[in-house]
Amino acid sequence: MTRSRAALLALLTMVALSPAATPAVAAQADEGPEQIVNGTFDAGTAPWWSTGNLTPAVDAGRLCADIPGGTVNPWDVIIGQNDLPLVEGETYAYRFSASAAPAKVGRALVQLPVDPYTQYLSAAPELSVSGNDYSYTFTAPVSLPNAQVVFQLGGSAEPWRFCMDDVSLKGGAEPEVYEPDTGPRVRVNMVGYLPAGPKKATVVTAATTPLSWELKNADKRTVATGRTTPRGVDASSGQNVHTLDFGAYRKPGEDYTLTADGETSRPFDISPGIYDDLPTDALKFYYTQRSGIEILDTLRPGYGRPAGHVGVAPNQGDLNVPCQPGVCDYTLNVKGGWYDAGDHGKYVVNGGISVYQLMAAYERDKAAFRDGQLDIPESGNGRPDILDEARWEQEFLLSMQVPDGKPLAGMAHHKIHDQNWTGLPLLPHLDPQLRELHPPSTAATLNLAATAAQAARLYAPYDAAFAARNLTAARKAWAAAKANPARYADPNDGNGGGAYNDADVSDEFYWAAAELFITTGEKEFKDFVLASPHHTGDIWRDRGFDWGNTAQLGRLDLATVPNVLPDRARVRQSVVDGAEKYLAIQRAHAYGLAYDPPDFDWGSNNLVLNNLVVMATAYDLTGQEKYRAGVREGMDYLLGRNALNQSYVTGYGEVASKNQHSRWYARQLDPALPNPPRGTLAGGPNSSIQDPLAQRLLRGCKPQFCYIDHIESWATNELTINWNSPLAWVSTFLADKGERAGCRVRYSAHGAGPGAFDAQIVIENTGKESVDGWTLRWSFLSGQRVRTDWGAALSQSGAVVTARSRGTIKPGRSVAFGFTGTAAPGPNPAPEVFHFNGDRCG
Ligand code: 9MR
Repeated sequence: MTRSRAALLALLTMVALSPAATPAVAAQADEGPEQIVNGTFDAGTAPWWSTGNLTPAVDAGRLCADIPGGTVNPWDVIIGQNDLPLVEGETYAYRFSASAAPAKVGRALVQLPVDPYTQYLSAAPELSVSGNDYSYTFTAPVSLPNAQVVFQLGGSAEPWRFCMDDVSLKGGAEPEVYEPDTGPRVRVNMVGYLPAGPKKATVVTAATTPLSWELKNADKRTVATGRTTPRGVDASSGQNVHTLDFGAYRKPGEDYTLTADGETSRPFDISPGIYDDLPTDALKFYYTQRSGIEILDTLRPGYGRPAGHVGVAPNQGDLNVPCQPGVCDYTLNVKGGWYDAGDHGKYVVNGGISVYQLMAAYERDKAAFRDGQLDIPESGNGRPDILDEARWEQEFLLSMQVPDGKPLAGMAHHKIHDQNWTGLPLLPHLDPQLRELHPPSTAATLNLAATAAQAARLYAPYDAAFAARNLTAARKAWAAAKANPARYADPNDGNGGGAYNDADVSDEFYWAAAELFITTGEKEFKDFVLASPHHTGDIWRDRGFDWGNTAQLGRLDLATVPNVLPDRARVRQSVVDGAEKYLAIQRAHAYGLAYDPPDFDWGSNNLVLNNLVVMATAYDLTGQEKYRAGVREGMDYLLGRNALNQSYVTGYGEVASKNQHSRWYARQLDPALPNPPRGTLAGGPNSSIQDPLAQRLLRGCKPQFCYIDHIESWATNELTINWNSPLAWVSTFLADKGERAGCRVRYSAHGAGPGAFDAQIVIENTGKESVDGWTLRWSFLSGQRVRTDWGAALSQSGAVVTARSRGTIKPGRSVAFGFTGTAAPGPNPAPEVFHFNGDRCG
């Protein structure tokens, strides 16, 4: 169903006219082009829409629906398709097959989509149980870009079942063929390249032998030349392409261009600072996605708006949200959180991976994030803004937990959203729909367990009570999931919000156990982790990880966050193995993509990024340059080195996505509204093109071409909290200018009476130069604190400790220092990551 229009149409009263057309066959019209999209239901139910009182689904290759009884008018129940072009004076052949059980008379119309719903064809097919084929012709009296075909099926006192197939409207003009403007055939990262990083481009050309290329600076002076490498036909784009490598050129500058095969690329920079702003922009996205709070124009000029869903009319929530009928007998206050995407829904599964990934970016290097970074209301509170932002969502996730004393206590409701899909644009505070809690699910419960366990350690230095609240919730959720291991979200529960269904939660169990183990060190979680098939299996899917594939989150954290798992070395090696797999995919790909399935998934850009997360983690674990180079090259695709020659991040690159599907960044529909903020990732090419706009314009697209920067293309061009989260993670990695330092650290600690520990640190200068004055930085797992120090001056901010000394360490020599610390609940593992004068040891 079209999410933007169906609900609205359901409310409109149809104007009934008398049937006009005569059934006949016009061979001429039959020769014409097919106007109906997916009339055979081979591609699911989209772009067919229906009124909210039925749930059409594909059944044995046909579209079927249980039609409710007790409706009065034919138009009380509708299935239809929009945006069919009609040409005045052309004759059309309209055909379909249909059945009814019990037999019924339906209404088949081709009409104007708005009042007065002028009918160009109106038929009353007599539908039988065994089914019949129907065919009609009519001549269009007007030209119209957006006629609709509808089946009006209401007016029956009794319920009945309707099925249809092979719906066809032939005639008129050939459907519009959309030709994207792909600009010059030399494809580069339009933002730029890091001086020391790989620098590759892709040339679309008919040539099959090497071409010469020239790199020119802003003065149009040639500064480097070379020959391309023919790569044959790239399956993801259908293009014959060459790659070119100008990595040997490292001189920083602006507005370079590459010329090959008579084409000159769009300009790009070579600069160490190209990624400096991206982490902050990618993270700032979350404030303007917030529900339950006014967005201040002073903090986000042009983006201010009233608080959404705080119980002010016409909003109906989210302070007292009831369940769907029959699901529960209580209401919950689930105010706050982030809106998932372009809709106003809030989903625990998707919120889970999003908040996880923000916290994981922070946990990777806690010193990389500061208070005041994101210009949010909490800036200046002495805590890193990224934690304040993540907490906004985490508080919401906690609020979705079923209260004590209620059935399924401890589980988390799967989601909360509008009863019906709303149209675009619609600012959050103007949404009039009833909000409902949907049944608890095991997947949501485990998302809560995992993120709450993670929050318990990360917030401990700042807010011990919040940390403890999270740990309690995580334990409860874990126990509830164990007791209800197979409560799956209903795949058909997709009206008014996404279904986010997942019938295999063994990976969520593994992820939650991993987080609980890291935070508590307890045997139950350790045993679960070690026994899980995800612990040793090859979890590095070609398609990447995402909200429905979360074992990778657990594996990555077990590899990088200090813990005492017995097979830790194997776990770390497995991440490196995963990175090798993605590197191999990337090397074989002429666009440098570390993602290459035969068809691209919904939100492919986030899967591309998540594969880069694995490579980046391998770099963190090994320090091997090839993994970092892979991440850097992988980012080129998102910023312009692709078949469409565009950047998928708003505000980055000369031609970039800016019309992502959203009810409030809906400038394409209403010039008074803004475009999405700078740093917003578009979902990206999606071979299944489920939305009608994409189906109309991108039919038969090769994977990389299954994308259109149009607000109505919700299947290729939405924005979401779980797509910006890998963007934030990867861009933080890319912006990290730290190199490997010549140092080795030995850290040993032991208990020193109740609640205290003594630690000794020996730092060895393994480099070739003498170090005169130094700092050594590390982070504690959670709430540990330095009390007294010796041998160096220690200071602490949150979990981050910095030791300073004016002393000298000669090459090959070591110095020792230490401290007494205050312990915190849970394990106190030795830190594993040390930064020596700003660079990472190892
Ligand atoms: O991102 C989701 C994608 O993986 C699914 O295939 C798709 C269909 O179920 O749904 C996507 O999620 C959408 C969600 O259902 C509703 N909010 C917007 C999300 C992004 O398009």
